[in-house]
Amino acid sequence: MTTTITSLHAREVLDSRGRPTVEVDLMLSDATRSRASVPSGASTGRHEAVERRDGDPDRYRGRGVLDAVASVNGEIAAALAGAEPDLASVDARLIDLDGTPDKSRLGANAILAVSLATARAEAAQAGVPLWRHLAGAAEPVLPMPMVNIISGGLHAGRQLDFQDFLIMPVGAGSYREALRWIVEVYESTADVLRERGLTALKADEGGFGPPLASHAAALELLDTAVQRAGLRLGDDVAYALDIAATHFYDASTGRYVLASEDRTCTPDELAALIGDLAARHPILSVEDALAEDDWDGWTALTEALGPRMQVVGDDFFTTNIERLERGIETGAANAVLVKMNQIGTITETLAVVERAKRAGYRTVISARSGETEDPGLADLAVGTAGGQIKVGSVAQSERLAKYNQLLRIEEALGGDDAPYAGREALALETVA
Ligand code: 2PG
Ligand code: MG
Repeated sequence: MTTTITSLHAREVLDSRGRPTVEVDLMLSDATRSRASVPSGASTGRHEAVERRDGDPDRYRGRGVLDAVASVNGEIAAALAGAEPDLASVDARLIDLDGTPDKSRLGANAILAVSLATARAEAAQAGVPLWRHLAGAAEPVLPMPMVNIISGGLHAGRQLDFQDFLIMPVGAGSYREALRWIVEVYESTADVLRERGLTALKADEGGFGPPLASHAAALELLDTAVQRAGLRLGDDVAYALDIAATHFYDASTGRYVLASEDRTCTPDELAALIGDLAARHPILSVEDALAEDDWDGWTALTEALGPRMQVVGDDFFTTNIERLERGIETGAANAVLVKMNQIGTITETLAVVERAKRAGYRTVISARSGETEDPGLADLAVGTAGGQIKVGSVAQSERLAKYNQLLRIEEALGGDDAPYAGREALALETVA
């Protein structure tokens, strides 16, 4: 007898910032149950699918998601009752039912929660973990983590303009070794901050948000912390920056406002600043170095920096295959940040990863600054063999839910022998 979806129930729960988000429980006719909840960004791109919020100022400052919950419990549940838990057809049905290009009618938050719960139910029915199910016939591979240590921008009260200073443990031979190194650098960063009389209070993603004089000072602090942890700069640990430049771009003047450095700069000057920092520190990845719609600038930047480092589009691509396609055509960026809720279904997320890989673009599977305890991102990173994962710092349970899930998957894949992407994930030659 065919197994079908018998019930869908959504509820409003809270994310890691205490903001409402959508959680869905799904039940199949064979009594399989699955649950999924969705993340939420703060530095969002203009071209993301629409996260539906109630806008009722009397509840959660307008951030309630009762309307999105109601769309799951009403319209979506009715449309999917009796359907088979087949991810591709459920996602197609959801897209069709919504009927808008940006999922604004039902809400990308409502749709993604149902999509992820469906993927999980389908995996459970097949008797395999989600990561194995998503991998299909392909080989699952553990990702190299890209981890926030120092935060600025919208995640840390704009102490610095650049949003994230991240480390990549490029010299580690396994995921578990990579994770240990990261924790050791995180701890030594806290030591250095305290010694310098700076606060070790944490920002939204668990990274530190100290008051620093400049972006260069943040990197110098990291250099000290990495060496203090007994690791070699460049050989063991490299850096990634998430500039999140859209969020300090002034469209009226065409200039970037570096408030923390008390100056403004042109796109060329911003690129030169990044190039200069990369000449002095082992920076191998830069994300959203320019504003989200500066297509020509992105092509020029990729020509200039692309041979030396990964140039990642986050707000720039918004996990949208049409934008990625245009990037591939115009040589803009050479890597894509993949966030499920930027596009709103698992099927579309998988398609972006697949297209990126075919074009030789690297993929970084990423969390949002607002997360829940749902570990599904780890499964997605392994199942797609995405190569890299970005979850935030090694603090706070919503982040650890993913790092710990990767430890479990590593164990299931053979422990120290588990396939691990490591430094190879950054390989600069294309595979198209
Ligand atoms: C980013 C993400 C995660 P947010 O810019 O890459 O760090 O932030 O979820 O706020 O968009
Ligand atoms: Mg980003």
